[in-house]
Amino acid sequence: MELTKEQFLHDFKDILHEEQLIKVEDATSAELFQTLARTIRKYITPMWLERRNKLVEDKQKIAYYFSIEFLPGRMLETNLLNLGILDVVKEGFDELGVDFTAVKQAEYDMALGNGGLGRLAAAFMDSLATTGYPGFGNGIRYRYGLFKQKIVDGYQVELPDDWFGSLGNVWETRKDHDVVDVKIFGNVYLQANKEGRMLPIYENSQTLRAVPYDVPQIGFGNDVVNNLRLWDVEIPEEYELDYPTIEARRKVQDITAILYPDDSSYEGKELRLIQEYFMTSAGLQTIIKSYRKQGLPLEQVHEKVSVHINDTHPAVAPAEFMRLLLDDCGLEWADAWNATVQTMSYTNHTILSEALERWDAELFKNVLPRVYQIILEIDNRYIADMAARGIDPQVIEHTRIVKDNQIHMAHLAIIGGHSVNGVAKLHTELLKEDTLRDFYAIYPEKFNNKTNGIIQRRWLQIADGPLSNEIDYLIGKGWRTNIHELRKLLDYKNDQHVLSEFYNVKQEAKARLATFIKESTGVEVSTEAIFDVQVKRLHAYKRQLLNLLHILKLYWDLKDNPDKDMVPRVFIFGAKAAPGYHFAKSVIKLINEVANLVNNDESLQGKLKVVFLENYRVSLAELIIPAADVSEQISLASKEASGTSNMKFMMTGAITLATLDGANIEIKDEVGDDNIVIFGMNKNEVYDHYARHDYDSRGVYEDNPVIRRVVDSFVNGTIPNVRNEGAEIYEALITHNDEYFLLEDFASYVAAQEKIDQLYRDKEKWARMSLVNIATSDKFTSDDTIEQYAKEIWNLKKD
Ligand code: 26Q
Repeated sequence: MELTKEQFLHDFKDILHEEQLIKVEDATSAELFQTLARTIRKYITPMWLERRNKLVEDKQKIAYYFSIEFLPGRMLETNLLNLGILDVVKEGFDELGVDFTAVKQAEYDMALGNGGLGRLAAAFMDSLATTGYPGFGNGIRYRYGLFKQKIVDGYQVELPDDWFGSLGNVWETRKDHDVVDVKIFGNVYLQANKEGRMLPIYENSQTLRAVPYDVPQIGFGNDVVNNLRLWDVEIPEEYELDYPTIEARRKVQDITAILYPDDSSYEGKELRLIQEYFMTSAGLQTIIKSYRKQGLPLEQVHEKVSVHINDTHPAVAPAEFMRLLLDDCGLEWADAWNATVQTMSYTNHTILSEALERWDAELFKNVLPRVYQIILEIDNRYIADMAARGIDPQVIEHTRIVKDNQIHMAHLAIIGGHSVNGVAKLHTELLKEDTLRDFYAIYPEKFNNKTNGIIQRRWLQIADGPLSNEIDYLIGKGWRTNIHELRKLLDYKNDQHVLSEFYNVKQEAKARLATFIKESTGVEVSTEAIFDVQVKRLHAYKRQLLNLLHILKLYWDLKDNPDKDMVPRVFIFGAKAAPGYHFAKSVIKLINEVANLVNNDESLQGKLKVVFLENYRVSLAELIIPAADVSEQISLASKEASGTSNMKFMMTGAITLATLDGANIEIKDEVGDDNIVIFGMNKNEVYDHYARHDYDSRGVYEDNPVIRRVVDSFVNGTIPNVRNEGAEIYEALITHNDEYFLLEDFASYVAAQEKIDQLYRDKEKWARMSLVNIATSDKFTSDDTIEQYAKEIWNLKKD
């Protein structure tokens, strides 16, 4: 949009004076943030309305992205950038004498997600608007987002994430005229109506009201505003008598109160099932309502609507869609099923079996009696169809939806949809040949890959201003709209002056982070050191512990020989552990105590520092990632579906230290073997161990004195101020045979780290590697990922 500084200042002051009744000089950063956000809302509203009207008029096909998590982080700066008014606003603030940075930092992160999956959903919302496709999000308006993490005496403590603060969410708009009702519990039986059609009669069910709150999703430079719809729950006035106690009312509010903080292991909690159904049903009802207004035949709903199932959390969608088409719209089974399968598509984000959702059949039936009946029918018809196709009965038994008294949500999503995708090449291959191989044999045409991506605008333009300016200076500003122009940087890869500028820009980012580290932890770090970063959720398969083993190895090296020739290192961690994940919490404690050990030992001469930054979140990532020299992507090969922080680090010039896992493989393909450091077993070697059952971690430990010394440090008093945590780690590694092969990969990890040390000594060479990483990171823009979803799965058109 077009906006002059004068107009902006006029609008801004108007709101400040008339609505907030304050003067600029007196306003706090939080008040200025509120005012600025409201000013922007005024700009957005007409575009938002126009977009809606146009979509209704043109009857375009719309994709609805259903996700139980959306993790956008802060939105102010992205919104300004995408509207094309970031510079004007900054200039205006300069004139007012207001510090833009302080104002943007007053915004609370919107953290309605755990990690990768939720962040990807938010990135896709931005890319859908940016590419101009009609794509809308559906999620939950959690009262509390992902917990706030404090570190107390080295332990993780969780606090509620009260993200509304006292002022609420400025970006949202409540849409009272779009409320729908959702029924749960009770009994259902079928009764014939006058025409002899069997219809469900509900008894004793509970009716919830789903109230939508819409959050605008602004496209970059195109004035497109899409919609992210977050559902909240309320008690319908008409049903007030059903909720006579405060207790009963509170139970309803609980449905949208919290985001489940566990992203790794699945627990069959009734409330979680209700959350999933609540948002799925509310979203699908709305879709059918608005489709019906178009007066088109319901049998063809898939020509106007795509429903995307982000992991299995909304995987009840095919069954709920069938319920709506059969019971509410009166379609015949065959027509309803055809439309459902063609409407639905599903992304799988994990191959860890402990994370796959399965619901106990009794629990499911109790909460969703009618949906349960429909699932039984889908299951029966599936069995009959497959038998008729001559599929091996054992394979049918493996792949059916209801077995061992459990409902397998992934199976429902695959059978009830036309597309199944993994999130990186290796991940999709693993789905085909291992996790979902029976389904792949049955429906090869449904399987496809969509490698994840990231929003280059947030991670490069916003998070790394100095690097962006340097790129502008070298190749012009074209890359800001067409990221593929970044490749032009390759022309400078042998230009010494340019390489030294890249080095300086990285040092600047490191200095910003060093200041923050000093302020937040008191630890002094030198920007001459290698900043070696691992930030992500804490999980055994991601192997933060392998990183810690290497740190202990360096510690012993330095104790033996304080003059060891090494480039100083700062190891930086950020990670939240699921509150009930005992092992992960022990690892956090140990990282913190190893930090205490090494940071306070003067004999190490500052060569080794360890920093754990608490409360890792999107806004902190924006500070940390541009400052990384080394990006640790060290999951056990085959376990990390894709990873997306790996792409962000690459884009801001860190060198990836990685296993051949997830998207690391595709990063390596882009940058070439010389511009990445790879170590460890590959997926085949890991799978060979599984097949042969021949891994013996105790043997590795006994044969390798370095490993012995490092592992023994956990139990011999080396690490101060720990209770049982050291012994737990020792047991996991030695007694429980080291499930993620840390000890097997240790030697090659150490060698890779030594290679990093050597490479960093040649500043020019390092800067060249860094430049190649930045220049080829265009590969991972989520704008392109969304283009692929839109064309290959959703069949969408732009205006
Ligand atoms: C399931 C049931 C009950 C409660 C919670 C959950 C749950 C919640 C979140 C299960 C999994 C998640 C999140 C998974 C996730 O973030 N996976 C990551 O997805 C990224 C985007 O595709 C990938 O890059 C990562 O590799 C993958 O780990």
